[in-house]
Amino acid sequence: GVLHVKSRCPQYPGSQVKRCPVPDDKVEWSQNWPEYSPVSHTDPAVTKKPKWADPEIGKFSVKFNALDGEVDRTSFEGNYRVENGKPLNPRGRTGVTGRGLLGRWGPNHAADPIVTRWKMDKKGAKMPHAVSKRPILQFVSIKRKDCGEWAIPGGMVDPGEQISLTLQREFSEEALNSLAMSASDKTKLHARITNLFKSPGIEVYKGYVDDPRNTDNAWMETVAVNFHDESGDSVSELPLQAGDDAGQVQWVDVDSSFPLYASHSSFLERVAKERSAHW
Ligand code: RP5
Ligand code: MG
Ligand code: MG
Repeated sequence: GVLHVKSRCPQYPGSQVKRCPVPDDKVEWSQNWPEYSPVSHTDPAVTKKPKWADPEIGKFSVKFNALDGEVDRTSFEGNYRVENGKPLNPRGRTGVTGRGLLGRWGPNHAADPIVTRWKMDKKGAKMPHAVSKRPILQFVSIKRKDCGEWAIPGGMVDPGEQISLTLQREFSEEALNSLAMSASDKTKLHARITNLFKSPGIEVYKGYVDDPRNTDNAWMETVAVNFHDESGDSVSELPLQAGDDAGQVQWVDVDSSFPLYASHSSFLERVAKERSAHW
């Protein structure tokens, strides 16, 4: 894969911790670098033992590169190395050891729902881009509360959860604020969006995410799936409302110049290519 960049951001998110700078030619573990001195960091949110986080290494029995009870510790990148009991980031050095903000040692599995429609004019005709002449896709984007960056409304796969459920649940929580709904409203919402999420989506990516929270011992992986509404009629009626870790939500044009969180832009590029849309 490509060299990770956001996984080497100078300051670790949500902290004052400065990563040990890792030059491009020292990212891969195979490059000998005896002087490498990463800083150890695990956020208090993780050390205080919430249910979504693992204990410290040595304080629990863990099976890496395997399905460990309900927790999937396999990587889409193949088998990762485990050194002194700690898993090693398959994309190389990050300048930080420990888990930072991530709960799991090794892969932290997420799912990213990319809900799209065509950008239409008032007459309901697709709008070609002035330069590329290709029709423009729009996707439901959220502004993350943690960093203020626009992102796909994705989230972590709960232990034992089917990815298809994570995709629909995270979209409902972050883009439709289902967490604030009554049980009966949640049921109505579910009925409204279930067709879209049951439709054959296009899986555009499966693997490592270049996420700023990554460390040498913990990293994000995701499955990104595109659910597209060709007429746009049903998704355009959805009452978008930010919830959970989202501060804002809106339809955003799919375009290479729009900056997005982590490696989300590369997922959207694949959506645009698959659907012959502007990028
Ligand atoms: C990214 O973090 C994934 O692509 C996904 O969008 C997100 C999951 O983390 P949270 O939104 O739960 O923080 O790496
Ligand atoms: Mg979430
Ligand atoms: Mg999220």
